[in-house]
Amino acid sequence: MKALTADLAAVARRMRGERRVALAVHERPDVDALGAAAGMADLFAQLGVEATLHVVDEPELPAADVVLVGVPLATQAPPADTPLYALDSGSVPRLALGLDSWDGPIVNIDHHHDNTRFGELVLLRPTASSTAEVVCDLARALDLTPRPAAAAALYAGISFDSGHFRHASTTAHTLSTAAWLVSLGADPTAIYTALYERRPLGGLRLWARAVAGAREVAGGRALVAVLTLADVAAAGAGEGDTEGVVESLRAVDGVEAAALVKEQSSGPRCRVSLRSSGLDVSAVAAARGGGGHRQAAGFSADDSPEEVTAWLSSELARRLKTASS
Ligand SMILES: [Mn+2]
Repeated sequence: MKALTADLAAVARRMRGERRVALAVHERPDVDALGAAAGMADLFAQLGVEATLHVVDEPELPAADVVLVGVPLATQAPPADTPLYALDSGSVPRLALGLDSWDGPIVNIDHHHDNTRFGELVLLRPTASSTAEVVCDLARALDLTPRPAAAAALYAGISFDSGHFRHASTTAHTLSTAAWLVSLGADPTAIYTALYERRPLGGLRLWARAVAGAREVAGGRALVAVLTLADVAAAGAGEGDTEGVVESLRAVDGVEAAALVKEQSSGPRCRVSLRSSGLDVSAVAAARGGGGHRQAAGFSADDSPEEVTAWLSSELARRLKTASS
């Protein structure tokens, strides 16, 4: 399929002409993906277009009580002839749908710099904090205002992907967009609590284990932590209770990159989260078939946690050495 670089007006025009669409997000959707989808669902509803968010094989949808209020949801793939609006997904295989051979019309709306530019219309804004921020720009291009539930979902998406307005991706436009959403009914305190203050005690104990065991790489310029299934069990935590671990490691004085290796009970044996304050960790992830942003990326591997940790340690040391020379 030939990808055309679309501007907001082209996507807005296409949206106005739709009758029925499917919305899709990346696998293991995060708050930005779901918030962006909720925003799109609301815009389509206001345009009189039937829009359903399709999510297949995803038992956990984070902060659903904030980001999916009133969003029509389906757990099977959409009919092949339905236009598909892909949100926050860097590639077709990353979609939480079995669409590897999808040949229908796709509108690709995203902010990942490594987006493969799939689909017929591509609205890619690598400088945007979040896909939710791009959806807000679309709303303005359509001369629409998100209704309160959608405003909350979009605000949550922006907050989540910008690290609550602290990552380098946070611009004046990000903040003015967030202010606009607050004026439309998003409640900053309630959303902050829902997103960041629901950590179970087991999660805090797991965080402590990861931090306690973190290994220094390249003289402390990188930190690599491992959480095995045994750690998860010992902490009385769930496998997904690792929020904030890699960010805490990255925030240590003098640390330029941090990695968390998580052993999993199903799927690929390990998942790795990478964060940096400058080093392009999406290149590290890409070397193992993953992807993401320069300062926040990830990949999966079937190797043991020890093997993945050893590879990461040497890879980060090598790249940090190159970066500083
Ligand atoms: Mn995103």
